[in-house]
Amino acid sequence: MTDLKQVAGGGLLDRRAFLRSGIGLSLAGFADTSAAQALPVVAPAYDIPAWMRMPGGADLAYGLPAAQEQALQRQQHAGPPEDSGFAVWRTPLASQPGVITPSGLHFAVHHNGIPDIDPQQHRLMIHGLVERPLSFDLEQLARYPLVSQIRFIECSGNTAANAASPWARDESCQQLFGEISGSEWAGVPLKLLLREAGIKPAAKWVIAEGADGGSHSRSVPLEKLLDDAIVALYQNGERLRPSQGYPMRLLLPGWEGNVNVKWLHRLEVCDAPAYTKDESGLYSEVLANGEIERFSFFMDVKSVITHPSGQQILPEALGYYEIAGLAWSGYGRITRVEVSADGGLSWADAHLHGPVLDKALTRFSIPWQWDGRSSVLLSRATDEFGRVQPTRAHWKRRYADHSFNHYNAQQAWRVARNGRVENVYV
Ligand SMILES: Nc1nc2c(c(=O)[nH]1)N[C@H]1C(S)=C(S)[C@@H](COP(=O)(O)O)O[C@H]1N2
Ligand SMILES: [Mo]
Repeated sequence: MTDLKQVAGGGLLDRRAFLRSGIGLSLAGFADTSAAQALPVVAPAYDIPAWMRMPGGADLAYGLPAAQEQALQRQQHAGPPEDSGFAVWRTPLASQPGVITPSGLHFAVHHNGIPDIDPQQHRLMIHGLVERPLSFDLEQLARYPLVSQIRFIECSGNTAANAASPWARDESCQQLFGEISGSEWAGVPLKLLLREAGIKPAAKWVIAEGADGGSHSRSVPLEKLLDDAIVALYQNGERLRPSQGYPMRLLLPGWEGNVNVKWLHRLEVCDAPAYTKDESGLYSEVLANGEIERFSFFMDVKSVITHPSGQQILPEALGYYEIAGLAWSGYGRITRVEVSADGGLSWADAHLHGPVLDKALTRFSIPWQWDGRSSVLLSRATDEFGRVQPTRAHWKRRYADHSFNHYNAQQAWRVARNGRVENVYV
């Protein structure tokens, strides 16, 4: 019937099968599963649509998505009252085909609302254990050599529901995984600014403070700031959005969202951490042995299949589908993503789509011939340091039962016989 090689159970095909077969989605034996419609040999009478018969409309000074696409939006997490200042907006990850999230769809976590900052008055100060305390306005900062980096930011609370809920909640990819986004960030390397200020020998930590009402602040090891940290001024080619920290934010590649202080206005160089409210409370983790883990900076290796994913419906059984998703690691590059279509019994390597970048979202895919039976899909990412995503049971053994931050276990989606996809635990 078909020479398409099965590479694992449940109908996973060789990741190059689609390209090699050269016959589109109409795989041998599944001719009626093509996504395209065949053109009849004799061209039919064809109504020329209205938009081809007249000049088009005017453009805008600042472009917007097509009106028909404006239903694609961030989703606000229900719960905290509107006026509490605390808000979580989740990105529609399942609709994102590449490694960049459109700026208007970037997820957001605000603890104190969005401050309405006058960029002319805003200053970044560097003081504490330095030879020369310094202050920069936006214009002065923009004169330093800018660097650009494609990076993800992930809230340590991303996918918390699967950590804390004893049963798998029937939620979408956006609800469960929407606290991660990818952007091209451009800004000034912090090492330039810190060197200019002159770091004193006793310096080991830096307290970064935001200009929002609650003075969001986190202590960060000086080492990271001298490594790949930047003060980001641009996001995907334009000034930062207010939601992302306009006019400037700290970007600490690969580290938990919370330390990427938005609306950054103060860096105090110290010899010890400050144990601020933001690092001693919500962003400390309780381990299974009762100990508290503070300063859990790295976001560990993680992946999710975005298609098929929670609450989507596959149109037909006995079909060809592309299983596709995103993988990332706060330690470095993704080197491998394996996919299972039989609940973890067997695995096959997915294709990694380039560019595979350091601490950035990486896209993967693998062809799948669904046989119409209830199937459980999983993905398991590995990074360049050999870190592999744990199973949920493995993850739960490390943390206290009520802990929910830094959840990076393998995600399972069940495709039911009627094509509906649901979040499950395996
Ligand atoms: N000043 C300030 N910085 C902040 C926050 C905040 O509330 N105030 N939220 C933090 C949290 S919890 C996360 S996950 C990231 C989210 O960045 P984003 O909103 O740009 O996605 O910003 C962090 N930086
Ligand atoms: Mo966060």
